[in-house]
Amino acid sequence: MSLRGMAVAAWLGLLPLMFSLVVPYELDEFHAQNDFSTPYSGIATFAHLNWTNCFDPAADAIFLCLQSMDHGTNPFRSWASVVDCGDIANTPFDKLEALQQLEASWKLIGSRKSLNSQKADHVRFLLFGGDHTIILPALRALYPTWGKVAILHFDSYLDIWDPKQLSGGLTKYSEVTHGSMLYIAHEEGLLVETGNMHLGSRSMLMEEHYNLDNDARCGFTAIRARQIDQISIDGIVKQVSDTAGDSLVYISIDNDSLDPAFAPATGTIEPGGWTTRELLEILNRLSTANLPIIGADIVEFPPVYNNAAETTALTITQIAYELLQWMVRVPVRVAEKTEL
Ligand SMILES: [Mn+2]
Repeated sequence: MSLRGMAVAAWLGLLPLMFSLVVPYELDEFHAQNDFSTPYSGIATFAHLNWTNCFDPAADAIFLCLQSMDHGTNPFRSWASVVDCGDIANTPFDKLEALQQLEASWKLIGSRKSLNSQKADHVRFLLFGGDHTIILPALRALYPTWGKVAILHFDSYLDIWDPKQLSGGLTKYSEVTHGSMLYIAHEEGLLVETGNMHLGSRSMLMEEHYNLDNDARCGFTAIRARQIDQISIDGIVKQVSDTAGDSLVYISIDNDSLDPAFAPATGTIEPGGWTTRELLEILNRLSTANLPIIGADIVEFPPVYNNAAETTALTITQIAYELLQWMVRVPVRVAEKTEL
């Protein structure tokens, strides 16, 4: 799918899409093992429109102009195979069941072996949402392969609220939200003990000491949005690199981390965020610092909020391209991680 096509797809409501840097992945086999007949499922998309296999050799022309001026490379013409896996089947009626469906699907795709075994021995995902809660099944699916990871969490909010504070802890069902999923991930032992970071934070706190103490207990530190003017992109990259250390990193980009001038189509707007250019350069510089990226998501984009100029969808496609450049630039092998 071309970047422009992807933006159009977003406008049409075709997100969440999912890319993976992979593997001889067989779509027919995946479809055979999953029920794509339910609403919000399958490549047929929300509107059940026809889709185009952009990875068919006959569609090669769409990639000809994806050589990056800034990177000097085309991630679609490098060592990796980039595959659009379409939408993942999940029910709109029960969120806990939907999370299990997502986890099972990503485990299935994650079980595939890489086409290029010299560079990679497992697939890596780039996920699109959708509700930020999808990071929880993603981390659960990644853990058996990669173990604990450091989260680099671009978001105006902390998303690590104690469910008892955020939702009252009324039921197990109510505890799982797009504001508590990182708390749950920590409690399940999916995150490194130190090395996780919030980036671009600027939200209000419910209770200063409890929120921030809980955040620290879960192994997070933060670079707030306003700090970019004090420490610059150089300072951000150094602080993130020093904090993540040797950990494998998972990048989670909530659309609301950007200033709403650049990504207005999101559910919980907070003015005062970074620009698109600043975020792209931070990602680029983290990749040149060779941080081992094992997965990523871009979330909280409801296509129905997109404007006529497709501002947010275009921003997201550019971020996705930057993340693909990072994944191609920094190959990661489980075998080498195990040897460390
Ligand atoms: Mn979020």
